[in-house]
Amino acid sequence: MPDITAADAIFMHRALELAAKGVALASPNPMVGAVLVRKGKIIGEGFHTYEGMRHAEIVALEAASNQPAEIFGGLVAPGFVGRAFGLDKEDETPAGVLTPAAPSALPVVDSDAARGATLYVNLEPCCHKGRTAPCTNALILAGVKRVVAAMQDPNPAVAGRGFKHLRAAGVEVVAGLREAEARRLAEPFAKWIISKQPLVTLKSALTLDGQLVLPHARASRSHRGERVRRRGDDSWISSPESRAEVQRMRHASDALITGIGTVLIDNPLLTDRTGLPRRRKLLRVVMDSQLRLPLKSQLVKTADNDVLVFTRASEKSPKARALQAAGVEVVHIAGRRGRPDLRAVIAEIGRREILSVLLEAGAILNSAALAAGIVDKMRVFLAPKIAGFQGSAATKNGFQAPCELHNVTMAQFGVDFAIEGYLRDVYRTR
Ligand code: AOF
Ligand code: ZN
Repeated sequence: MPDITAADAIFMHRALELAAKGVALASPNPMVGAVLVRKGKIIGEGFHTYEGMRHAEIVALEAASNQPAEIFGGLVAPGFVGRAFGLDKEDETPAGVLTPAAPSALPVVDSDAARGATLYVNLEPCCHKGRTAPCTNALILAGVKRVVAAMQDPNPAVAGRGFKHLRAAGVEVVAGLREAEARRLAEPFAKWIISKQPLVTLKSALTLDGQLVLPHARASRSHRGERVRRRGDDSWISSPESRAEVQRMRHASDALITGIGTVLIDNPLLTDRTGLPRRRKLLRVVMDSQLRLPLKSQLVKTADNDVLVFTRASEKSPKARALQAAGVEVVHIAGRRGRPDLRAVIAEIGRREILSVLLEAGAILNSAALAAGIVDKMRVFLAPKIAGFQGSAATKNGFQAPCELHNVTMAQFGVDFAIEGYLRDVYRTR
């Protein structure tokens, strides 16, 4: 990598830090952070949120000029435009760069603020018009001299063209600084923008003897005849630190999938309880072939356009209607060898602009998901406990083909170790 300085690494670190502030706020767009530096000092920075519309680069340009740039017709205000291109009149503006707007209605933007500056950004600046205008245009017009980006945009509409556009305009471009971290941050977006399907992470917690449930937490009978798991503190397999991490994983996900078996046994809420802001509610998805989801379950009682049930039963059956009346969405899904077609489920979730799914299920659904090839990565929390009985392992039957995970990493949460690895390269899936 040419001409990388220690300062570059520090400012890219900051850009990545900013990008991460977009967790649960940027989806279905990528998390992007941007830092503008002139003469060694940060003159503007920002990150993207979907509601905020503006891309991170524009937020940073605005911050540098201390004024919000109007986005007219999705384009940056002429305050940047005229002077940067040496254009005096609006009609000299290159086609597609600027939507003319009444100049008097526009704020005066100090377009010199970023002249000669370096931009640090974790994703290649876009060069296409989506909800907003190309960031490359805004950067060129603002006189940014150098762009240091961590990675190319996996969006096929950009995919290297942003860099090309900048270089063609004489901007020095350095790509690939802290690329591994950037790619990890962007992987839900990459999977979805390439395949229109969400990134699926299987999460599980296991004892050292490979069990999912502790004996004293095993099923007992509730007054309604349903099996419930007692939830005393000691019935948890994983440490409080692991459970906090699972909450962070939920916060970073757009949806969560579980099976009806888990719902009947645990009666879980399956919510994001981090208390942190999120743009869309965590979509709670239940795989329930026979529509057994109890109307009195916590899931149904708390449903608020955020519970989705995939079933082989009819969407018009009395039970379906009762669930719908309680605010649950019921979607009929075709079967495959007697089981719901999980590929169809994932495709349907992808159509809803869900970038990431956390699979928090029991052995049967986990195995079916692995067998169906819908799992992209796994994260298994290993707790230093022995269940001491033969119960259910994390996966069982139906998944005969052995496979190996790639890019395996490990992290400690309290006394537990979480092992994470990939089943496929999410940047190459179709
Ligand atoms: C950037 N910076 O902060 C983001 C980018 O519809 P739009 O205009 O919001 O464009 C969305 C696309 O732009 C998205 O798919 C990705 O390729 C890029 N997102 N790009 O340079 C940002 N959020
Ligand atoms: Zn952009």
